Amino acid sequence: MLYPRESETRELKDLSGVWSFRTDPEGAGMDGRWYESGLEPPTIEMPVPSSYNDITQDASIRDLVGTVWYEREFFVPRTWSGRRVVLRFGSATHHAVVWVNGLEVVRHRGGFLPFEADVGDALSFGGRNRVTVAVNNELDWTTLPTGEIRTHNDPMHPPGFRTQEIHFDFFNYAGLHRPVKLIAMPETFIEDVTVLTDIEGDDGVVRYDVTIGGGEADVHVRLLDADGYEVASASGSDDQLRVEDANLWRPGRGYLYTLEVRAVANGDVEDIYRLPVGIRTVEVEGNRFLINGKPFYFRGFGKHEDADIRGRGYDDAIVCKDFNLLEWIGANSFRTSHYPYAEEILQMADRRGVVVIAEAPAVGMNFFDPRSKVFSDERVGSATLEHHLDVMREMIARDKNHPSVVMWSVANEPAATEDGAEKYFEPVAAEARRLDPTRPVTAVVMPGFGDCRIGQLFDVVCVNSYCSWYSDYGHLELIDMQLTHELRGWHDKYNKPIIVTEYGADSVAGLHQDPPMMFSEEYQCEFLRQYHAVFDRLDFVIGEHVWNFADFMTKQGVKRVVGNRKGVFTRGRQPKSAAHLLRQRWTSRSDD
Ligand code: BDP
Repeated sequence: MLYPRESETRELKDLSGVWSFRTDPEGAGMDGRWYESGLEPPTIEMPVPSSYNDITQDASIRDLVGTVWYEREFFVPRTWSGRRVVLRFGSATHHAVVWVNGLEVVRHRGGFLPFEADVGDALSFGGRNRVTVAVNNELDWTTLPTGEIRTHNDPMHPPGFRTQEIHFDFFNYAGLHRPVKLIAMPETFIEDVTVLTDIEGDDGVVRYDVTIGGGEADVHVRLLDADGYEVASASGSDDQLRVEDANLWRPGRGYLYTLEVRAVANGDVEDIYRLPVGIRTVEVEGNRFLINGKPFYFRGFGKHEDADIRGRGYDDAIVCKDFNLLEWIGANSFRTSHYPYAEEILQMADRRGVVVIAEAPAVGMNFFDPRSKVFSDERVGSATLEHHLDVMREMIARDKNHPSVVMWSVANEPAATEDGAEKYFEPVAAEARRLDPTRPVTAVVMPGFGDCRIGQLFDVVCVNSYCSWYSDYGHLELIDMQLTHELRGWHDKYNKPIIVTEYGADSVAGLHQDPPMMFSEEYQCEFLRQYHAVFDRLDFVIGEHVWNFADFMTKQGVKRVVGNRKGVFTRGRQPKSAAHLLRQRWTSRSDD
C-alpha cells in the first residue's frame, strides 16, 4: 500500500487535530446508531493522533476495555469532484469501523497497520462532511497481539466485571494513533509500486513493478539521484533500471534515489507518484548478516512507540529526538518490538541509514508456564493463524520498499517449546518468504535452545536474555557462564548467526548503589558490561539490541514501578549512566 504523498496530480488533507470523543463502555453505540447524526453529549475533546488513555484525569478512560467513538467534520473542496478520494488511517488500535456522513466505508482488524477506503460515494463535494470512527481495544486469542477478556463471576467482583488479560507487559494503549488523511487523486491512478534492488559490480539494479488502478495507462519511470538528476529511465509496467557507479544505501548513510512514476493515458499524464529508493542487498551467509556483501553487526535497541501523555500516538518531535539519540549513542539499528511502527519512522530510518528489524504484532502467545498450552484450537489456533497471515501480508505490502528494513520478525517470544508451535509457524515463515524472497525471516525466542521447535524455520536466531534479572537475582557474576552456555547451545543446535534481541535490567534513574544492587544505575551498567564481554568472545553473535531504548509504560503489576525501567534513556529521553556506557562502546567501533 503506497504511503500518501502529494504530487502534481495528488492533493492531501490532514485530518489530524482535536476530534470529538465519547466512550461506550456498554457497547450501546452500534445499536443506537451513533454514526447517523453526530455523537451526542457527553463528548470530550480528544487529540488525533494520540492514545486516548493518558489524556484525561479519568482512570475509567485510561483503563477502558471496549469501544470508544471519534468524530470530526471537514470540508471537501468542490474541485475534488470527479477525482478518486481516499480516506486513510495510519492505524486504529485495535479494531475500527468507519462511517462518512453516516455511511459505513471500511472496517479493519489490527491496530498497527494502515487501512483506507475510496469514499467518493459518501462525500459531499463542496460541502461539510462528517467522519465517525468506532475503535475497540479488546484482545482475544484470534487477534494480534493475543489476549483474553476475563469476566469475573465471583463474589469478590461486581456482576459482569471484565478485565483485559494480556501476556505481555507494555500498556495496551488504544485510539487513533497515526495521522488520518484524505487524498485526492486521478480516477486512473498509480495503485502500487514494488522495487527490488541488486548490485552488479559497481552498478545498481532497480527492478520495478507498477500496478495501475481505475483504468488503463502506460507507465513511464525515471530514477533521479539525490540531487534530482536522472540516472535511468524506462517504460512499461515492469522493467529493470541500471545505475552506473551507484551510490548504495548503507548503514550510516541513507542515500536515496527517487523513482518517479508517471501513468499516461491518451498522451496525458494522469498520475505521478515518487517513491524513495535505496539500492542495497541483504543476505545471511554462514554466520554473517551481509548488507551490500559486507558483514553487519547490529548495535541498538528494542524500542516501543511510547511517550508520556500521547502514549503510542505518532509525534514528529519524539520520533526526531529518538533518531538523534540513536545517532548520539552510536546505534546503527533497532527492532520495531512488538508491532509495526508508523511508516513515517521507517522513512526516517531510510533517510538516516538506520537498519530496522520489522516485527509483526504477534506477542502474548505465551503463558510463561509450561503447564498451560497456548497453541491449541481454543487459543492460538487456525483463526489466529489466518489473521497472522493477513497481518504479514499487510505489513509486507506496506514496508516492502523500505531499504532500512532488512529482516522480518514474525513474532516475539511465542511458546516455542510447545508441540503446536512448529505447525503454527511453518506457514507464517513460508508466507513471509513467498511475499518477500529478498529478506531474511526470524522469530524472536526466549532462552531454552534444548526444547525450541521453531529455530529451523528461520534464518537468524534472535534470542532475548535476562540472566541475573529474572533469575539468580543480584548475581551478576553468573552472567558470563550462563550466557556463554546459552549462546553456544543455540549455535550448536542451529548453526545460524545469533542476535541477542533483548538484554537489560531495570534501573530507576537517579538510584545509585555501589556495590551494585538491582534497580540501581550501577546494576544496569554492570549487567551490560558482563553481557558485552561474552558477545565480544563469540564470533557467531552478530548483534546486540539492548532492552530497552527508553523507559515505557506497562500494565500495572508488582514487577513494574509505573512502567518498565529497562530504558537506557528515561521516558523523557534523558540518558541514564548506561547510555554513557553504551555510547563509549558503540562510538568507538567504526565497523560500518
Ligand atoms: C521480554 C519481552 C519484553 C518485556 C521484557 C521485560 O519481550 O516485551 O518488556 O521481557 O520483562 O520478555 O522487560
